[in-house]
Amino acid sequence: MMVDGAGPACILSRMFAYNIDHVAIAVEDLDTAIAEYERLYGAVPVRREVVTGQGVEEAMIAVGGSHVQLLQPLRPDTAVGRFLAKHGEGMHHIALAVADIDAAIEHLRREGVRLVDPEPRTGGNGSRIAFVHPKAFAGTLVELVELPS
Ligand code: KFV
Ligand code: CO
Repeated sequence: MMVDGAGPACILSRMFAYNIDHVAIAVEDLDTAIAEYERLYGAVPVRREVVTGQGVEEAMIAVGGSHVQLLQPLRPDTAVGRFLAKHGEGMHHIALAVADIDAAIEHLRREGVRLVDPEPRTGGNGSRIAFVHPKAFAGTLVELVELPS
């Protein structure tokens, strides 16, 4: 289905993304990455948080209505730790904001999409998140985010 622009049809649908919430970049050292991002782009984090359940410390840098999320693993035996060991620093995932994550997951399940998280988990800032496996589309890890109201 085609939807013109990011108009009301997009926003009102319970299962479709209405914004890119963040683009995540895996880094070895968060302090170094934050300083380098500020030096290059003059942008500083609006929030920094340890998300224990995901094994990361994240820094959110606001860019327009979206964010760049810098991610440092808490340990090597985590999703981001394994990614760094295999690929080195770089783009890790894209996060799509959805109004109703349960509806979005149900939609993807019905479409037979390979999900990492069949149920939402807790992300940064009290958000509800769920990951779609990178093998589902073009080798790109996708995170669905339902922001707290
Ligand atoms: N992007 C693209 N491909 C990836 C990938 C990534 N980020 N991570 C892994 N892969 C590929 C990898 O290269 C391999 O492909 C396959 O997926 C299995 O990876 O062609 P290949 O070589 O078979 P494994 O086995 O090396 O990695 P593993 O970590 O065991 O599993 C991958 C996956 C996607 C299931 C795992 O990374 C995962 O559960 N990710 C979801 C959780 C996560 O990434 N959490 C960190 C972010 S937390 C966050 O963003 C928060 C808290 N927040 O609020 O926004
Ligand atoms: Co994320």
